[in-house]
Amino acid sequence: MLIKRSPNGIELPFSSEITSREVYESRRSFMKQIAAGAIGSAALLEMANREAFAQGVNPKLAAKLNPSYSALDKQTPYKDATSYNNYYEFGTDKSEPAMYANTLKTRPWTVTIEGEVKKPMTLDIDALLKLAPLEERVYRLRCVEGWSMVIPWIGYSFSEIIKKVEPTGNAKYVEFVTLADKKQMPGVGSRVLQWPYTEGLRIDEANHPLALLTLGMYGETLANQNGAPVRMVLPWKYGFKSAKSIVKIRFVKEQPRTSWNLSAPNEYGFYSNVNPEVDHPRWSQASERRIGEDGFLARKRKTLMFNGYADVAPLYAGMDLKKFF
Ligand SMILES: Nc1nc2c(c(=O)[nH]1)N[C@H]1C(S)=C(S)[C@@H](COP(=O)(O)O)O[C@H]1N2
Ligand SMILES: [Mo]
Repeated sequence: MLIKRSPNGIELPFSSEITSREVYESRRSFMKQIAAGAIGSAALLEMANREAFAQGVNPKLAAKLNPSYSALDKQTPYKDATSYNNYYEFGTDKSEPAMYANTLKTRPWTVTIEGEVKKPMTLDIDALLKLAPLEERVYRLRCVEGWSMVIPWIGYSFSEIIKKVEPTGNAKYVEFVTLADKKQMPGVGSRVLQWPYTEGLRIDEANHPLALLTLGMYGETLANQNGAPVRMVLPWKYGFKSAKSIVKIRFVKEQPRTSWNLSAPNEYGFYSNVNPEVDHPRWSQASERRIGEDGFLARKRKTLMFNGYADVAPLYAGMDLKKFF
């Protein structure tokens, strides 16, 4: 991925490391000035929108905690989880999704499920919300860039969808497709990735109970910058496998092409399981920084095999995970 520093080369601290709201606001307005070259009314409007999102204007979403699938790690502050994002449809900078994703219209929204299934269907968000009991699951999510977060997601196992659509014997993989609408997503005009953003799993991976179809976070519906209204969260894989704002799910015979694998096949494999022993060609994957908790000067914490989710190991029995990275 593109790893970026601030324009003056200094790594800026996370909001939760600063107590004064005034300092936080002035830093953001400063960053915005840099980005725009000057402060104009459009910039001020964007700042106000971003602040509305940061304060949580998303509707509440009730869910029962599933303790057997929840990490005990300290949770990432909401403000960090919603202001430090990768969502290239809204720009490649970590702060851009929070600035621009307010233009995403998340209702009405439908997800079409098709391909090798006996019961293809198109479900709207209300149908998805009712398809199975909503659970809260606190998952670690580890980005391939070397940072991680701990987020209380809300959703249910993707296996509930699989049960409902009844895959045929030909369904060996599942492909997830994100919306790609230039009118709503300023980044879709850029050539940084092939659009729409697509990801994929082997069907047995998709059927693993940890694979979460996600509709909410922190007791609310998803923030737009985190992939509203529906996304995947696959905690044992690098973050980019967890596609946001999904509009299509296809059950297919062949391993699907995926956006990051197409852009750099030697760097981003189809499996992309978190693995501290397989380095990225340009950096080590042995350690990580916890956003909002580990400052830039703190010692990094060790990255765990499968991000600590050892339950998934049988899915890869007998596979050379250096070859199938
Ligand atoms: N459609 C889409 N999905 C995406 C991305 C993206 O750019 N576009 N970025 C991925 C990456 S690299 C990461 S680390 C996670 C970040 O999720 P978060 O912002 O909720 O922490 O989303 C993933 N899903
Ligand atoms: Mo990522």
